[in-house]
Amino acid sequence: MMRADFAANGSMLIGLPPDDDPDDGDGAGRSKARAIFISDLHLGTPGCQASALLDFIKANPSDYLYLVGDIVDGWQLRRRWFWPELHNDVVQKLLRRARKGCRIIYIPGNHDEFARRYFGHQFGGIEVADDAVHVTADGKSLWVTHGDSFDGVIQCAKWLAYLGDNLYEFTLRLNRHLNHLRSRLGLSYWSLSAYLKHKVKKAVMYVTDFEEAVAHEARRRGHDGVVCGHIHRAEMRSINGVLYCNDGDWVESCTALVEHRDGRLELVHWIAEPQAKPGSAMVPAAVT
Ligand SMILES: [Mn+2]
Repeated sequence: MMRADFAANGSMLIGLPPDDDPDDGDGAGRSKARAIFISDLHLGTPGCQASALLDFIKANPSDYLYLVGDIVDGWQLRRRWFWPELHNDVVQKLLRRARKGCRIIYIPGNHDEFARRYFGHQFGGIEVADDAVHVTADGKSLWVTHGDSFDGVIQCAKWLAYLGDNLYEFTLRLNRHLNHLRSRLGLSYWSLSAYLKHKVKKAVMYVTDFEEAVAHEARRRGHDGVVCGHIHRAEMRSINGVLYCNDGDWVESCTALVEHRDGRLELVHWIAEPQAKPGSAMVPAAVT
């Protein structure tokens, strides 16, 4: 099979079958991100902003693409089947990316825990893993995890920090087993996050505790930072010397974490603009 080569003028493909999808961002001259992290797409639900997501993926090719959990919403699909064409397009696009050489790592979350049976396997070039370690171009080690394993430990995270790591790890495991059991009993995942959405005052506290718990675990594992999702709240900041990155979601905020070629990390908020020039629709998600 012939490799894709660009002519000197950078525009013509030679010896390849016609490209049915020229707008997939593989064109020469475009600055390509090194890695992209997205999570909480919730494909299979009406809430998924599939159109914006598809635009974002098309416009932003990368060497690595991390799908950080809750990609397909298995719980919602079990309750009611919802799978429009556009959701198919997203899946097709991802498979096509993988075929073209983008390394795609899929880390299932709690809503797509059905995929957790397939750790170590790959589907059409998309690798499934429990978690991952991404090393940035400038040498930062980032632990990549969805984040639902922290639901059970949030409220006592501060105590657990004192009580030691063994107990902490035990509680993490307990949360996972508990929810695995619930799922076998046909009960939905018990999410502290969802529960607290009804209790707004506590929700603010929950977010902070979640962020601290995840950062704590990343440091315990010896990483410089962590990339997670789960709470649908994009954020990038340093917590006790650990870089905490949450890539947000594609239900409400349409956010992603991007690693540029020099290793610089940026949280982007995708705003669909029909007239936008390549790359111009990326704006920083949080102006702080
Ligand atoms: Mn989740």
